[in-house]
Amino acid sequence: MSDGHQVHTHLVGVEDAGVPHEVDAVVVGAGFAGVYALHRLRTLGLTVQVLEAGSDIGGTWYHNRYPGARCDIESLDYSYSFDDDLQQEWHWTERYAAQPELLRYIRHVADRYDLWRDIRLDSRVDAATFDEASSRWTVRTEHGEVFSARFCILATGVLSVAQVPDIAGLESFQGQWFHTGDWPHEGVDASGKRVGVIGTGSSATQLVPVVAEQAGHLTVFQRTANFVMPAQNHPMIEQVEREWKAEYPERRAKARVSGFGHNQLSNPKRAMEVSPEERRREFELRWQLGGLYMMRAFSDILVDPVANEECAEFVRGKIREIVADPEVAELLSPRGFHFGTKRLCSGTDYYETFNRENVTLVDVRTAPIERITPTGLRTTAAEYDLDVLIFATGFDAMTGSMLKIDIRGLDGRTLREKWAHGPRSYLGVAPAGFPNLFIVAGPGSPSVFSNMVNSIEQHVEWIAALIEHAALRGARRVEATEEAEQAWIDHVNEAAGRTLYVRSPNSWYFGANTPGKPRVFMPYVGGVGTYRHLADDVAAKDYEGFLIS
Ligand code: N01
Repeated sequence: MSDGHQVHTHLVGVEDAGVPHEVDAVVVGAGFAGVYALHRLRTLGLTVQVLEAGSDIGGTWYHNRYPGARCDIESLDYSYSFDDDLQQEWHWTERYAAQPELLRYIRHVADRYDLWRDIRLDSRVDAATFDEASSRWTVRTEHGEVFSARFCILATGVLSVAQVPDIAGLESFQGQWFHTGDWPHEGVDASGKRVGVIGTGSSATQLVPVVAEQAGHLTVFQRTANFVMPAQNHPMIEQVEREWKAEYPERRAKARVSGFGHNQLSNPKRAMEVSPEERRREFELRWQLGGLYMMRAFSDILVDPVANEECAEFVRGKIREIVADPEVAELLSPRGFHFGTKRLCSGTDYYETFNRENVTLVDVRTAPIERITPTGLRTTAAEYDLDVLIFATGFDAMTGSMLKIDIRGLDGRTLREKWAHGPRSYLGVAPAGFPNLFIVAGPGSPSVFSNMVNSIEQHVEWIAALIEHAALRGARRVEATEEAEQAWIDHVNEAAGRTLYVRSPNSWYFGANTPGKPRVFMPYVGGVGTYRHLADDVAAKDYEGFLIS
């Protein structure tokens, strides 16, 4: 962080610990969601305090600074659209921005709109309690600072609680160990070392090729092979940037009503209605386009198991072409779940990396990890000596960051109690029984099934409009009804039930990676455009499903 920013943030704050600092709204989290919420609510004339646990803004893009970390939605799409000047003046250097550039961008936004003065860093919120008499939230940080706010906005992120699996012996390990989601700021020197990576999800598939270039030897411990698309990243092409910027109004409008909130081409045809040659051509085109384009090769990839298997087999064929050793290629070939129902990964030279002499793939499904030893790691089949161990083992997804906070609504009921069997809220925004509390891009909304920045803007703007509506009516309290919440949950489940997601429940979308977590499909898969339409309809009907008093 620059000194300038430090000065700003330290000027902000509370005078005395224990004396509530009064604002109209507290926003928890200063990632893309929290930063925009601050800007938007300020334009309504509200006083806002953002509380951020980290030592800088950026959220995901602050903590996930592992080598190779980058976005897998095109930068020109994965950026704010609320101000045309901002989107015209910012120059992205690559098709897919890397983590440092995304962090520079979000800090530029904070500078440009003078946001730092209302952001308090190193301030983890550990409790928020609703007071019925005053209809206000009391929000506390771990340092004992107290804020009183009419509204509390949770912009805590859906993949922000890093999860290190409970493997025996970790405390005895004499080397260094790290989690990709909590990467040290000074970096990790892997040069010449024996490095182990546990996990083969999105983080690992970005990190493995980069670390392989540095390490003496890299061992990748794989439990489930994933589908990894080539990112096809490249430096920004001037003409593409120029044309895209000229078309921004139409492109942003299109993204807002699209299925996933971005401009990736969708093929409206069904996979099995075309000839095998046309199918192959389309899959090949998508492979060349790279990243997540394959998800939209045909309209029924995530619905029809036959179409899905055609796609899966195309990708397995690519793996066999790339990976020299047929046994390694087979081990890298995903099986046992439908293509795309575990988050599709996007990487550069991932499969090629397994042709390197200094890289070994170890199957820890057939021979599970037994324990971590002082010198490395032991599976039921062999022992591996390691200097550095990297956990690319994911997050307590979607609910973890909110449930870490002791949130108490009406009658002292906690969010943890309410969500004991899975997250519940109206439109994914407002949990019934928790007045004046709003969630940005969380469970029950398109969230992780969308271009996050697009969803964040939609949510923040919608919540701000609701707050403005309540203020104009002189209301002090806005709460979702139990009936509206239940109807929304039914709709979320019904939308998921139409897809193959529900047939492959072994993913973090279901909380399957977190021990003890209820197995509930959490995101809304009905589409970004559909969601926007439904939310706008609720607003047009005077916020049907909310009690505003
Ligand atoms: O985490 P993950 P991630 N023993 O949960 C394995 C986003 N993201 O950090 O599948 C052995 O996907 C686990 O195995 P299994 C994106 O939405 C985006 O990679 O449970 N292995 C799996 O292989 C993504 O989905 C980008 O059998 C263990 C891996 O660890 C989400 O973040 C980049 C294990 C965890 O994969 C999370 O991705 C990065 C154990 N005990 C992340 N425990 C972009 O490109 C876990 N595993 C934008």
